[in-house]
Amino acid sequence: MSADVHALATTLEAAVRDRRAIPKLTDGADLDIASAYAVQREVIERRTRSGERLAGVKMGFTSRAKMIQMGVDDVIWGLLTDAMLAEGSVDVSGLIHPRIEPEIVYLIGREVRSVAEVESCVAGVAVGYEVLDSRYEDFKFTLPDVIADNASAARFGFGAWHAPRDLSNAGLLMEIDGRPVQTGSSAAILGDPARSLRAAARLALGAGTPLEPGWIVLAGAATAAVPLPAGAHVRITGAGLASVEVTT
Ligand code: OOG
Ligand code: MG
Repeated sequence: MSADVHALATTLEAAVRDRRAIPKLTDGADLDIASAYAVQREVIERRTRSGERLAGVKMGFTSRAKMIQMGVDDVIWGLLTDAMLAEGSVDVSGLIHPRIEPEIVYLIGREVRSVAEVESCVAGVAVGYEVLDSRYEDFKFTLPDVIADNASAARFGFGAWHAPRDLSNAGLLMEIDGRPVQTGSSAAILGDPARSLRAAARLALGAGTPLEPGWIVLAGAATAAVPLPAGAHVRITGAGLASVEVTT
């Protein structure tokens, strides 16, 4: 690993603090996938050391719609903390250039000790949203850049929990101020978001941070993300999962 993990983590932290987009790290550093995850971990550890608590895992680029939008071609993951949880409103003035996307959300009910048991550990499913805020200029990055940047994670939220069920083909609709802006199906998420859930369990176990009771798993957006302006009212609806709303 040749990258200076601490220095790169500090650069990303400064972008968040100053609400200013930075050139992508790979412009100036030799960053491979492993060192990119080390940078991600360092940023998250600094946040947990300053009092935030881990709240779950987010999967990224689990649909072709997202891979095409962002020009990358591999599944990635990041970590969620309680400070990212938005309950019904997001103050976008604290963000650089936020975007919002619909998510399928799993609630973990007990510790996941193996990938095989993860589905039996799910306590609930919901429709939700993720607010992304790449710390990079113009939301442009390579795979190591976006991994280091915790998969662009900024905020997330979810609607009411429903009993676990087959989500292999649930319709999804995202509306802003009453206008439909994205439609899709959960089938776009690796064919079935349950696959993304299993990948989350595998990655979390492999990293020594198994999915814990109360944690959230965001399976990844089935559609492209859209810019999230101030003064917006966003509603995400999932077939059989009702709706969740968020205002900015
Ligand atoms: C990276 C985050 C991808 C998803 O659901 O696919 C992601 C980005 O698009 O900036 O969260
Ligand atoms: Mg997402």
